[in-house]
Amino acid sequence: MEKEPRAKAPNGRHYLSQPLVSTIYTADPSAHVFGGKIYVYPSHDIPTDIPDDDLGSQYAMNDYVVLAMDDIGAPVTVSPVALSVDDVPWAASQMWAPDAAYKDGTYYFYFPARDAAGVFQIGVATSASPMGPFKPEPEAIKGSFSIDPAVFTDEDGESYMYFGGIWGGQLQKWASGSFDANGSNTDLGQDDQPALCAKVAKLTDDMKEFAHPARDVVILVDGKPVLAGDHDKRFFEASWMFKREGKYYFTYSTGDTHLLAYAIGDNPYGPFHHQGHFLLPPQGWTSHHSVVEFKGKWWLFYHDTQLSDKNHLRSVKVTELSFNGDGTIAVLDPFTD
Ligand code: FUB
Repeated sequence: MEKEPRAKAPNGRHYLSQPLVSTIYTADPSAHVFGGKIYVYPSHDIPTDIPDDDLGSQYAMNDYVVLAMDDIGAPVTVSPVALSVDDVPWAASQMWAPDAAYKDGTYYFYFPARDAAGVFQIGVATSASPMGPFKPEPEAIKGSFSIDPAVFTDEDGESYMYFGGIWGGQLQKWASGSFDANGSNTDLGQDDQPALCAKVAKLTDDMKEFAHPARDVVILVDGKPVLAGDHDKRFFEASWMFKREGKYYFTYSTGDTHLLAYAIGDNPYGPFHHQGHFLLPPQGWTSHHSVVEFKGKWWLFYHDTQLSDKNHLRSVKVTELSFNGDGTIAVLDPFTD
């Protein structure tokens, strides 16, 4: 049998991997292994006529589905709607990158959305099934703000939420500690200042609240906080945390430079020492991901715009991630020749 020709990207190169699902658009994949299977909690991208802008107005999603697979490369099951904006009393629009966690027989689904005033907060919803449907709490998590929750459960059973995103994610509008509706829409023009930090908060035992006010996730470059002007290294959005050989890897997107970068620390709060990047820019403006260990290998779930060539219509992909002897991550190119 003849092999299908490999899909060519607009840059004339070939894609490293293919979309997991092509019947719908999915993005921002948060992958977890629950009960020996892989579950991916993505954003559910939808077509819109809203033009692209710096605030990400074109990402106008209003519900979530869950993807499940028995193995990498196995058929992917797509759940029915797992949570809709219509089910969440406090949420009005823009259901962006979610995550999930499991504790004591319950699956917890964490999601950002804008409230009626246009301010992003983070909510939690629960289910007895990893596929949902999830029942939301009536209020957003107290003390939460901005976007992109990622929940990491350490070996001692404590869970931590990493979150935040600048520009459309509004983190810069919280710089004073409360929301400044007239604050800047970007982090530009402050190049010699320390960059805005992602946030981290331990979760309470019931997984539904912050155990303390959110703290800064400090990223150090040569021992000093990364500067706002260092666009290849500073945090933009898409936090993820994983632990390997006793070290804590804080991974994130650099946004306007389209890299996935990482920094390593000795505990969940950091500080984290910047190491470099591990995924070069994929097709499309955003880059967002998760890293998960499954059957003795490490996997990078990421997204690109292969199927649409539109920034807001993305597709989730997976590829193997490998580590160098010193614990650094081997750099991946989302294209091959
Ligand atoms: O999907 C909407 C937003 O785009 C996410 O929340 C960001 O991380 C970026 O991927």
